Amino acid sequence: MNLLRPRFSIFFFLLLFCRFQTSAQKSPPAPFGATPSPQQLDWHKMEYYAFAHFNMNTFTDEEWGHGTESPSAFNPTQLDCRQWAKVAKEAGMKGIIITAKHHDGFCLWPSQYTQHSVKNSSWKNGKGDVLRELSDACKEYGLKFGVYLSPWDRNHPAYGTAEYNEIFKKTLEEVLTNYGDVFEVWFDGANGEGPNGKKQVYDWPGFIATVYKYQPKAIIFSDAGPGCRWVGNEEGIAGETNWATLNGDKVYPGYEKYQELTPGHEDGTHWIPAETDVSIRPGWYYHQSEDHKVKSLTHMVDIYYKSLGRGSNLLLNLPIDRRGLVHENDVQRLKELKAVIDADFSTNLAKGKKVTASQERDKEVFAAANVVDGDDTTYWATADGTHKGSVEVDLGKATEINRFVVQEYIKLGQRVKSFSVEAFTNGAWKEIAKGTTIGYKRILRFPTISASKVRVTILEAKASPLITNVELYHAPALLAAPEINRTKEGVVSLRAPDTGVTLYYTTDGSEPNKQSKKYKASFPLQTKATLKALAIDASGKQSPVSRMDFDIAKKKWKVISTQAVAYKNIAKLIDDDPETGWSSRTKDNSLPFPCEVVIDLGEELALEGFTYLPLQGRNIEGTIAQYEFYVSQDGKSWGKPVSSGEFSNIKNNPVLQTKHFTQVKARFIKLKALTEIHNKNFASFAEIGVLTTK
Ligand code: FUL
Repeated sequence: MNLLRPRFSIFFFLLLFCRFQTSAQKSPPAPFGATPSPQQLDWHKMEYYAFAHFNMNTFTDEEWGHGTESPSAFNPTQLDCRQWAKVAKEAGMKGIIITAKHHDGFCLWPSQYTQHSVKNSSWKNGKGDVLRELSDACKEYGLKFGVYLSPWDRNHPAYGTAEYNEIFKKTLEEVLTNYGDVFEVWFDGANGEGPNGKKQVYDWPGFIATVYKYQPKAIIFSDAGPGCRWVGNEEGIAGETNWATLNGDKVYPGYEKYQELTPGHEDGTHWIPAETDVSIRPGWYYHQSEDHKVKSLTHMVDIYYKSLGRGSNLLLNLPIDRRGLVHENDVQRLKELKAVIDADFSTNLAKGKKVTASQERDKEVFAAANVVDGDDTTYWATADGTHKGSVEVDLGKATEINRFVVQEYIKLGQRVKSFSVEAFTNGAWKEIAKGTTIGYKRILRFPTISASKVRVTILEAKASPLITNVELYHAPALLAAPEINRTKEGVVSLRAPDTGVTLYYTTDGSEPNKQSKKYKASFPLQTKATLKALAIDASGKQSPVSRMDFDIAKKKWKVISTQAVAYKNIAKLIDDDPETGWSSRTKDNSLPFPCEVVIDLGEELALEGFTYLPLQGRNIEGTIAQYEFYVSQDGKSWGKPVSSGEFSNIKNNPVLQTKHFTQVKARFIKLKALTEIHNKNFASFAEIGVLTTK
């Protein structure tokens, strides 16, 4: 008996241990680090929603108003918030955040705490309320409603005093109690001077408490949250490494080390995920001069993948125009983007497929199969202490894929630090993509590969990895029109919108197709020509055609104006790069005005016109209003101008200006700026070109 006793106890303990192990593995893992609130979890699922910049600046052509504008300037002619809501809904967005009050202090609702509001505008005789119209439209279209409010107020007489903090809280109360549920309150951290030259010491704890008092479920945005954080840039790009956690007690609105906001803080004490805000145009507000500057489809698709695809929400800004509508050009781009996203994620090839794992915490509750069940409440987990592991999706047969989606079960914290994705192809495993953090969602793009199995390996995690979802797609190649560029030397290059497409082009103006020249590398094209290009994917589908009308290349050109030649940047006005240019403005006003630019074309050419591209950007100065254009054989005698007059509407629409004149032979040209759009005494140029006779 005595001899048996120890054996029995060992057996007994082993049994106990196993039972303990089994039951421990059935219970969920303990939360790790900071975790999201239920509201934050819901917010993550919104993924994509609209920002609407619409306020006084819309009518004054500004980005930051001064607070001195007359309220009567606010006067949309056809305001239709239902159109905004319809556009957002059809774009796949889940809500709209409106600039209820920007830095100039103008309120889009009839606030009783300021005179600077719609109540004193001519719009609807002062009886209008944009927040009412938009919140109603959002309800009608099943969208969530959010508000942007700038504490910085360049109009309010009390700004800069303690009283203003109380006024701002009252302002918040109005907005948060009159329009139903508000899903997000967007606090701009900007803190400038008010009308009396003073800066405000903001009562952030008081502002935050006010929001929670009236909208306890709202997500509060600022550099420091507490609901969500700024991503640290306005380019639409979230961090490749993106922690949803932040040291919330150390960061504050207006945080100087804002670069830290992009990756977040790996061991951050609070759950404050990144939100990526970016505008569909260069400006946040509408400027007619940017109607031709809506970001390209290729750019928008890239933003989508680099924001939402990196676990951040995408807040895409639509500058509402002076009519009070989303402009047609922006609507068109949103539709195109939606079509691409729908096509890219149309069939989840991993759904319901057989999945195995290196280890399962418990094969019933935390099974590998949970990652393909389409249920975000189930997940695959490893045992406590196991921080590495892999899941393998058996696709059953060779399948073409180029997108990988993975999501952590963030309810219990963000854990994964790095992972890799491999495909089983031609009898061997091959790494096809890798990433660092996963968080709410990570989407990886890679060249199309045929795989029968796909394996995701968690290489490093801060605790046992919990994966709720894995998806695989075969996105069609992005069929956007190719980009065309030509250098000053006359070398043309085309840029494909995606891998997996072939570019074809013509240089005689005819429509390109599969029989046209295939683009392999940049090529010389120094003559006048119309270049048309398109992309064709493996299935034969074609992109829209891009077109560029070139005249003679500027290879032999030189700027020889005596008045300006000393300035090294002057060559930029003939470098064929629309983004660079030259201005005759100098610190000491040493250059005369009217301003002349003389160019030696390097050879005699038959000319029948010229082009002028003004500098591109906002608040550009030096754009020419009235001009004279001369030609010369010898650069000395010029005679009368061959063309003169004005560049009509150039202020509002600074696109390429083309002027024709009767054919003439010349080697030298001179563009003389007579007046500037703001009556300045200098002129600026992005490019000067000529139209030659064929
Ligand atoms: C910034 C503001 O200063 C801009 O005008 C714009 O509203 C942008 C979304 O936030 O901080």
